[in-house]
Amino acid sequence: MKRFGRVLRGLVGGRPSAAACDRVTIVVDNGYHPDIVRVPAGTPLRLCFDRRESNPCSESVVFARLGRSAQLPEGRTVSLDLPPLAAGTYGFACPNGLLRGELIVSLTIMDGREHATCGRRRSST
Ligand SMILES: [Cu+2]
Repeated sequence: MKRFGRVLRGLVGGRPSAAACDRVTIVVDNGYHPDIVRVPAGTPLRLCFDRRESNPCSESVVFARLGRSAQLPEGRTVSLDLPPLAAGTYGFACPNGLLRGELIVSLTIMDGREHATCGRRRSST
């Protein structure tokens, strides 16, 4: 289980722009990994939170702008389904705001690389 976790984390962490699909796994362990999640606009999303720590801080995650939240039991993966979203940035955080992440919804994402629509570009491939 631990080994698998490391592999999974490696996959998630190694490609910060791998979110160019409708399903994203976010590992919760001393923060959100990845904490910047890039997804295309207009696509239903499933965010899978995989909480691997007992820190009470991360017992739930809140998407304030979306009015959504989810309980995150330790050692389990909880999925949060979101409707197609308009382009923009949607923050998520633990209830007291110590752990933070951003869901960045862009009009155009190809192979994980944003185009001019979102105003942010990655130099790495
Ligand atoms: Cu907290």
